Amino acid sequence: MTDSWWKKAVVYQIYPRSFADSDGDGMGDLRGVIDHLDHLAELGVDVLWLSPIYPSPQDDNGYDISDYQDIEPLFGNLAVFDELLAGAHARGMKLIMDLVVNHSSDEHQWFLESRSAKDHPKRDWYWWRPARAGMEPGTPGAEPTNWGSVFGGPAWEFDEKTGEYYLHLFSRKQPDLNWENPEVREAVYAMMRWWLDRGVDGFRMDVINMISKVIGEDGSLRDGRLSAGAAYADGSDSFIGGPRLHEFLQEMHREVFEGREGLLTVGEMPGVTVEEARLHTDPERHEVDMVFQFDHVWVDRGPDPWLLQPLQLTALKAILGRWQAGLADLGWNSLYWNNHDQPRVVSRYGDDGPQYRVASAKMLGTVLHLHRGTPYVYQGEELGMTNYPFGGIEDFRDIEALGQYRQALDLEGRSAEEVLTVLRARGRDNARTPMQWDDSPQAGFTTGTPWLAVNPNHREINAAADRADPDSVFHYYRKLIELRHTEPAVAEGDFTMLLPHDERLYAFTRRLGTTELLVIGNFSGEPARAEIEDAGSWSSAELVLTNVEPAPVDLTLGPWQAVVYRRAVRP
Ligand code: TEU
Repeated sequence: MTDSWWKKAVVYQIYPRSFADSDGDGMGDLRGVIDHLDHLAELGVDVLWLSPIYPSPQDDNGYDISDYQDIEPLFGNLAVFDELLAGAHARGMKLIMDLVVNHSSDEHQWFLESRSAKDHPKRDWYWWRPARAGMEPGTPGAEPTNWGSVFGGPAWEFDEKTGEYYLHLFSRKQPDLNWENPEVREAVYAMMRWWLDRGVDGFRMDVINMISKVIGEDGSLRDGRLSAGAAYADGSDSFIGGPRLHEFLQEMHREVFEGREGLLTVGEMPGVTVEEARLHTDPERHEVDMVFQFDHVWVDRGPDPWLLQPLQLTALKAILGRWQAGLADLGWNSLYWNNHDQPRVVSRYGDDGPQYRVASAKMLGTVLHLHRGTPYVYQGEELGMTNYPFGGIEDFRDIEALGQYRQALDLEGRSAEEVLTVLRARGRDNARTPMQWDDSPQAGFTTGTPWLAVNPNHREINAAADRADPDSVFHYYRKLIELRHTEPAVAEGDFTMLLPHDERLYAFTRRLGTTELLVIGNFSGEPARAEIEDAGSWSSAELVLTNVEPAPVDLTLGPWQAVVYRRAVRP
């Protein structure tokens, strides 16, 4: 497929549960999304990505799916979904679905059958294993491997009825599907074709680089490395980028995407390397259009998970620069600061205090959107929404925060305060507080009681205020998105990192034919001068965009200022 329309596109992620509630039950829904389509069209985004909206016990907010071919009743039904899809298409926006097939819910019919008996034909659709040799099944330490689950506790759940364990890399209500079994793969592909036939425009594929596991000759999985002080081992060597991953993705492409045009596929791949990403996104190999890598959102994470590390800008630039260079001639990058798993970027890498929130939110947007790749905007990012002022653990709802908290306190000797400090800054619920539409008591999100508290700062930070203010983050994001649509150098230009050792300024150029752009963002509250070659000539170049007036003199940027200059060069 040579049709790479998505190089010029911007994707907007909707977390439906927290976007807009149309019926007052405190939970966002599809009708709520329909009601706000004009907000998205006005922003100018090209594609909507919906986090999972399928029937689900909601153990992990819908990433635990109990029926892949229907809509969660809390969110609506297939008729409302079709209306949403038509509404998006009518406004020139595509819509992609979240595909969560590393695991299903334990309430999915497939798993109910699989767990019913050892000799059931679907037994092998999941990862069932006996207790560790010589151990009493069901006792501590008898799990088939020593792996921990991402959400705390072991990655194995003992099943009394059949006396075996099943694997769940995430919650115990998210059993891993066995992709070794061709029937599983065929069932998944048939389901994907069903959605494409319905009119959806592609998929964001949840932890898709975990579907292939390393299996021993005898069918066993192997222990992982246990680090000091940890209750469980990290088994990721056995399931990140496993031996059959490329084969499975190519088969999926053949079975699902071949012969269809205008689609977008993005694989979420925690721990993926640049070298692997080149293979995954090489168009000749027919795997996925782009991947979500994690290096740049793990940059402020040290060896100790419960110790906050401040951002080191040089490290962030080294990472993103490596990804830009690595996928320059082949493949394609996705670009994101935020999603439903990450804290709000203005609080994380910017300054969310009243003085610099707007400037730093715009600066971060500028730097990201001017990279080569497809930018993703997460709901509320276009308003500069911030982290939530969480107090104690009772304020959190996320299964990851709650599970990791229990494990750290009960099994790893951590103090509540030490863990809470990290959860407040990095916890996923920061991204999941309701979308702030207006300054009314529940921010216009719901007329009922929201499932997760609305951020009290919605009185100042909300869509109504932003839309009315021409200097808002919203209108600035509109310009960024428009610039990608109108300036080919933004989408297609080469990328060159400048000032790699500067701890305050993020600077780079983009070049296509006779057009060259210079982009600089000041990641500090101090003025800073960009000491680049050619500074004199750039100072007099056309200023395409800045987030703070007045324009810099002599490339000296004000606090959190960002600039985009353009000049003509010889080819
Ligand atoms: O997330 C995958 C993932 O790696 C997360 O564990 C993430 O790194 C971590 O939560 C950051 O704190 C995907 C989904 O995006 C996430 O919402 C799901 O919980 C998870 O898969 C399981 O489906």
